[in-house]
Amino acid sequence: MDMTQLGLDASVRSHFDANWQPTHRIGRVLAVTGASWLVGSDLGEAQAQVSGKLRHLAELASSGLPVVGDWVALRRDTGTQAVIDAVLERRHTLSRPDPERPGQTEALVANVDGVLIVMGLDFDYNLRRLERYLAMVGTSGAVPVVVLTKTDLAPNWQPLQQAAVQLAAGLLVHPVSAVSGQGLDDLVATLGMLPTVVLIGSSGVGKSTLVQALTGVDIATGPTRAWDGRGRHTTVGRHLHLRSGGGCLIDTPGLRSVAVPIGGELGDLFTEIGALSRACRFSDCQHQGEPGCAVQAAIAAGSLDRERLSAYRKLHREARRQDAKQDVQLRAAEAQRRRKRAREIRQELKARPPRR
Ligand SMILES: Nc1nc2c(ncn2[C@@H]2O[C@H](COP(=O)(O)OP(=O)(O)OP(=O)(O)O)[C@@H](O)[C@H]2O)c(=O)[nH]1
Ligand SMILES: [Mg+2]
Ligand SMILES: [Zn+2]
Repeated sequence: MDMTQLGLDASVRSHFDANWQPTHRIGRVLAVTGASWLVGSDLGEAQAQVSGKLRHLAELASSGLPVVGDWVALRRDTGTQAVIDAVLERRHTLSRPDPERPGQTEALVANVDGVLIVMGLDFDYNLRRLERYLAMVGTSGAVPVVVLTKTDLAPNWQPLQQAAVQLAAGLLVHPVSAVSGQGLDDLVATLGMLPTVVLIGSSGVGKSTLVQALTGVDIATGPTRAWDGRGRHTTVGRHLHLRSGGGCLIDTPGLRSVAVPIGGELGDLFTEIGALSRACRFSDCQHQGEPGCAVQAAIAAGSLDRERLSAYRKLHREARRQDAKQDVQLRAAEAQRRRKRAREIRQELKARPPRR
């Protein structure tokens, strides 16, 4: 595989060369199935295992095992099999609260320059959910791009696009149709500036169809697709594909819930509420009926949507709750480490011969 096509840039390459040459080869994780990692390197695609040492490290650190999009150091790469010895430092990781380890984050995909938030115009369009997605992407450092699919089924999509554009300063919103081809050229132009993007969104909105349109490869049947029982193919794993014009697209299964990760930064979201708050009489105004509240005044005047304010409150509360969970978790882990160390010291002292 051409590593430049796989998204390898000069900075990752030189970091790799300085630390891993000549014993290892650089690879990128294309898919993860069970205990096997599909990696791409200049020898081709190989099924890789994680070395025991890396597995051990992954258990200690919250960064975990390699995820799709990761750059990895491969040992004994034969072009069909390899061993992953290390995960190179990640840039722009899309993550969510880890469902198995409360207070910790789980990386979904790594090294993504952009996140396509895909929403269907037919049944799926929902501004409040879009805000949640934007908050989720906000922490990653990647550029969010909203893709409204199925314009062929929703002829009056223009006001919906306008409403989405309003959600965050400078937000890119692309209406497209995989059926009529509408908007695809504009989307491709945006992708030209984002070497690796991941597509996220509910099931059935057309993520895989879009990936298919942009890669020219039929991905309707494959190991990462399954029938969902309603006569549809549905994606079951994350998979990195090469775009025909260069660049990488990571297809993902539909997300059932959108959670704001730890330390969630709402960034460019809700800037209009931030601006209004600065005009409130009290600097700690909660906008809940205090005198001189500019936010409530804007709602009364009809220039701010009441639902927008409650969405803002809800997301802030969530981001803070995640922070609090993390604190509790860290303190507990710290206390456990101290107790363990104390036990070790006691045992060591006991084992020593008595001093004369
Ligand atoms: N009319 C119309 N149908 C579309 C369009 N894009 C996708 N579809 C249809 O929507 C259905 C779901 O598309 P998928 O691409 O499988 O959706 P997905 O987002 O990958 O779904 P999951 O893999 O379950 O997350 C399929 O029947 C597609 O043919 C579009 O632009 N217009
Ligand atoms: Mg899919
Ligand atoms: Zn206020």
